[in-house]
Amino acid sequence: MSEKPLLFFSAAEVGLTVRRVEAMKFGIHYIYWRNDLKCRSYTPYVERAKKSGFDVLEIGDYLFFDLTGAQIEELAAAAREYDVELALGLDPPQNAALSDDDPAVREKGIRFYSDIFPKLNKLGIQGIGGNMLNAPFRPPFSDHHQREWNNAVLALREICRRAADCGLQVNCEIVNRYEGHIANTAKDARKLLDEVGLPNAKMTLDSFHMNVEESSFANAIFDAGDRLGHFHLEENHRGLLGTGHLPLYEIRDALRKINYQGILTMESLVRAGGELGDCARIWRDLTGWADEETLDRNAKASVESMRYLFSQGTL
Ligand SMILES: [Mn+2]
Repeated sequence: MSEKPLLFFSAAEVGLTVRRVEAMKFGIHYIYWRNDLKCRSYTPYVERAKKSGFDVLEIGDYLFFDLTGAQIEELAAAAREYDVELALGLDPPQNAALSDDDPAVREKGIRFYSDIFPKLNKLGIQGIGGNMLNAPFRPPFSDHHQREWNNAVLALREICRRAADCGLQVNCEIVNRYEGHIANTAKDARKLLDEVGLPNAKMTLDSFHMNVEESSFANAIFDAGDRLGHFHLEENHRGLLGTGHLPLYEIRDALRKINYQGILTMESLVRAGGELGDCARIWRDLTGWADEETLDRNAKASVESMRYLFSQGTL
């Protein structure tokens, strides 16, 4: 077990005072702690997120649909008890692509999201995220792209309409070219969401994907502007913040400049050696095969450092 392979410092450890930044909330995705698909309850991660110093726990994937009514109640109660906000991201399943030419397929994708809106309300979740535009690619791009784009606009508009009825925001995640082909940059996403035209049509930007596609983190955040609804902020290699080479000052200042008041979730995919690690292509364990206690300690040090960073500066 590697004890301290990481580069970041803990603000508390070096005696710095960390002023709480009220406008932005720091979250962690529960998959930070998992490398397998055996998890059957998100509830233990509410306490773990809180104890590691986070305001938000993000949940998602296969498990969400298996939750019973009692488990939803239990999760909501834990979130209230620990004062942890929940966030959720889900990708539509195969044969339910929002950009498909067949309206029946798009309707399946629309229902995939809108059917769970009451659950989101029960859990106090403010918006739905996910890689919504992850349709299979049909070459050639030039023959299909505009039509698929238009289909996506129609489907997203309907999801946003139904979400608005439940007081929810729609945070369509923008991913890199290897995981989607409809829109890969904040600028394109802005154009698409402006065509959707509803106030709750927002995007999730993700620094891992941005690092592949964007010319500038700051300009991408400016392009997103008030269409930025959620942010996955993890390092270039998907590790905890402070362990890679992201320009965190630039990102912080740009987020401040657009007055972003949402969640910054560390969607850190770091653990190798299981089905989830394989799905996320984690071939080398970014934690140095850390034990559970070290995982918590590293997450805590990272978020403390971020709180310090986000409490500084003059913008
Ligand atoms: Mn993401």
